[in-house]
Amino acid sequence: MSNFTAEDKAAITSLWAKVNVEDAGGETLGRLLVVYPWTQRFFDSFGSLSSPSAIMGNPKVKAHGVKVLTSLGEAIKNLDDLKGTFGQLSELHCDKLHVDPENFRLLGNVLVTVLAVLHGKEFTPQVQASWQKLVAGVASALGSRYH
Ligand code: HEG
Repeated sequence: MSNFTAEDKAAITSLWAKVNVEDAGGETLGRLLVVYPWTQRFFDSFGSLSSPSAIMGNPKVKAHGVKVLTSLGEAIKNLDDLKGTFGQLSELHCDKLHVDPENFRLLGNVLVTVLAVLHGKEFTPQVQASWQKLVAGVASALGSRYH
């Protein structure tokens, strides 16, 4: 599990304070579904995902993206215990949702891309490196109770 330095924590929390969870959440889940279309299979109750514009305009996609990023925000308050923070969610994604944990890595990479696009200049190499560490740690924690 990653160890976050004081610089990582500062870089993660200072960018997070500026993130609009509505915008970034919808963009991230939407792009995941567009770029990796096999991830759509988990969301068959979400209505039309038949084209990129249908996906990006789908209110259920946006709402779920917000849910995911809100949960990530909780993790940012508990950087030293991502495994504990995501233990129950890991079990849920494994036992009930049957989400292949590789998808957590894909989502993390899409999130980093979206933040780079939305935050431009503030997304310095230091910020990027710390966020890469965060999304890797989150993916690992969400996968930690798979069996
Ligand atoms: Mg998951 C539900 C968090 C990635 C598929 N996800 C949820 C919920 C949370 C969450 C908080 C609601 C749990 C509840 O109802 O108690 N998800 C979460 C995080 C991340 C993630 C923090 C990664 C950072 N999820 C993820 C990925 C997929 C996925 C990559 C599939 C590609 N999640 C998924 C599905 C549900 C949740 C299918 C149930 C959705 C529903 O039925 O409303």
